[in-house]
Amino acid sequence: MAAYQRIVVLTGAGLSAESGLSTFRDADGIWARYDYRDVATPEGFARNPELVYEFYNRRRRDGMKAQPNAAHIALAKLEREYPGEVLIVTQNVDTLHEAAGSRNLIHMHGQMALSLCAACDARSPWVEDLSPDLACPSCSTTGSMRPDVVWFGEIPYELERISAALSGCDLFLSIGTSGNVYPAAGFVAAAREAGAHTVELNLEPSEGTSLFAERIEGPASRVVPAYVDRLLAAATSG
Ligand code: BV8
Repeated sequence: MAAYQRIVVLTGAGLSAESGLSTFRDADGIWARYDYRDVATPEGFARNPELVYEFYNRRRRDGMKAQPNAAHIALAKLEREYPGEVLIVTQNVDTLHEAAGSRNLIHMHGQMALSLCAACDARSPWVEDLSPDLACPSCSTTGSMRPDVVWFGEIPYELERISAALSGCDLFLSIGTSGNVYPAAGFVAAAREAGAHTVELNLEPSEGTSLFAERIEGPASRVVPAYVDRLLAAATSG
């Protein structure tokens, strides 16, 4: 295994599945229970804010109770011990990467642990339930806050920084994502373009599996620690 200089890791809901958090597109997933148009679009929020508050309040409560699993912990160890740069770009809106110790991290679809105020644009740490009668901590406007997450039709965060990282990386790992949602699903093509080695670590082949140079199938809590150990061994064996 080569020693890589700059590693970009894309993570999705499958990484948090073994921490007890539902994925979206598995048979028992979130989209089997909710229509994404009602709970993950600005139009849905405008139509029925109470439903959207409850959707995220339930997931935020579950997220607060969840613990990082061996895969989150292995990725934090990789960032700490690997001699090269390690950047995690997560589609997940939970805080399990932070809880495992990851620091070089981009939440491209935002975070449930932050509220966003439509009146003053302030983002505030938010761990309780959100509701229409709560006031923004910055401007005191009531009823103006939403979860700071990126909905369908909204532009994901930090795309410039992500694009720069992809064009400079020599290893791209995609973990626990079905490759259905863009622009994230297009990152593997950008990494290949940059000449990076591309590896998919997933429970089953994703939509974009044919785009990856290497595929490792299995639950993240098993395959991610094993892969991280191989990377660290190769880097220290010189
Ligand atoms: C944008 C909110 C413009 C936060 C989410 C037609 C064609 C192509 C694209 C489009 C189109 N029409 C519209 C679009 C664009 C659209 C899109 O891609 N739609 C798709 C569905 C067709 N995208 C957007 O609207 C994005 N914005 O495009 O803006 C733009 C863009 C760039 C520049 C300028 C303008 C916004 C997308 C963000 C939407 N927000 N959620 C939240 O509530 O969480 S999407 C939602 O899906 C989550 O964010 C989630 O992270 C994301 C991806 O899902 P996954 O993480 O992959 O989860 P999934 O369940 O699908 O898969 C889990 C995988 O894990 C599976 O493969 C499973 O096998 C595996 N797994 C399960 N258990 C394990 C496991 N693996 C390992 N171990 C296990 N134990």
